[in-house]
Amino acid sequence: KLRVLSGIQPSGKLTLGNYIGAMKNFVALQHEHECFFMVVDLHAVTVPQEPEALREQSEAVAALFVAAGLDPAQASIFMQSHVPAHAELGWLMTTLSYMGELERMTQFKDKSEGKEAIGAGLFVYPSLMAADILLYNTNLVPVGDDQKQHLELTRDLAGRFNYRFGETFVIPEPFIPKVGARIMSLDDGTKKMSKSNPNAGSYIALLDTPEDIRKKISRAKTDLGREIVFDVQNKPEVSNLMSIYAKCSGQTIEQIQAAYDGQGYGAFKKDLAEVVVSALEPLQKKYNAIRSSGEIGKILRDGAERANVVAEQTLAKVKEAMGFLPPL
Ligand code: AQP
Repeated sequence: KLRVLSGIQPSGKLTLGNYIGAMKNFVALQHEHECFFMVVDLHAVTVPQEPEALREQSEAVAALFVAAGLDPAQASIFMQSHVPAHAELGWLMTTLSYMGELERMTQFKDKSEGKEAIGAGLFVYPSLMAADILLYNTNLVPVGDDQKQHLELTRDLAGRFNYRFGETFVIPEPFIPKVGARIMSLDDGTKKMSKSNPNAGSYIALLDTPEDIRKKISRAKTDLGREIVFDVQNKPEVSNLMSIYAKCSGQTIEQIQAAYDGQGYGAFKKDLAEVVVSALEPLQKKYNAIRSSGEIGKILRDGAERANVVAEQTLAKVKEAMGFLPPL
């Protein structure tokens, strides 16, 4: 059995991008491996969050984990802030990180671009992410393509620590889907679909109503021409819609291309909307049931309890290796 860990930020409404790029793989991996999935609230506050919204979104993300198919009996589901070792190891990993390597992170560049006041937390985000992963001796990290660079840095930091202080950390591998690793924005096929995009028309939220989904897909930007062909270079927008179709219907890109041969964007988009609506319907039903059942509290308590046991052990090893004086 391998150890699997990943997290999602409660920084907005979860999107189809989060689901296809990450959560679908969380669900697929839970039966074979020992899994930890967390709501990374300490990461979310690297950009300003309203306290009330943060509380609501945190509970919503945890409920969406379960609604998407995670079984709390198989996988530990918890809040990052309920396991204090994350913040503590996060600091230690920050001390091992170089300014130059953090400055090269494209997420930092994107999120800080054009801003006057940039939080220092946004800069050291990848050091905290390294701590998240390394605390659990993680082998596999299911993520979307945008997190690949952060994972590379995690591997570098783990190697650097092991070299300086002795073999302590397992070096993790990314686990990225072949189709749908980077779902693009509906209004711009060159930008990633993102839950913090102020334009709600740019993403499909997992809890959007069927009417909203239909409206957003019918308004989605499409490339020139009218053929339904998968060609990321020349037809990024149509290719993106085809990836969404494939992941929500279980069909391959080739099957979709064949089915829509000779048809235009209108018919394709109409069908795509129905495919997305039916893929999300069971998830939304389950979400509503979980939120009203009040089970989330217990799921998060149990998850944090299991996570704390593993995380505290690793942290103790790290502190000993680095030369911290144990409590006398
Ligand atoms: N568009 C996407 N396509 C495929 N995968 C995606 N992920 C995010 N967007 C896409 C994957 O979802 C997981 C959780 O992401 P996150 O919450 O840690 O933050 P993020 O990567 O920065 O995603 P967002 O939605 O764009 O959030 P904001 O707007 O708050 O920054 C990750 O595995 C990510 O790869």
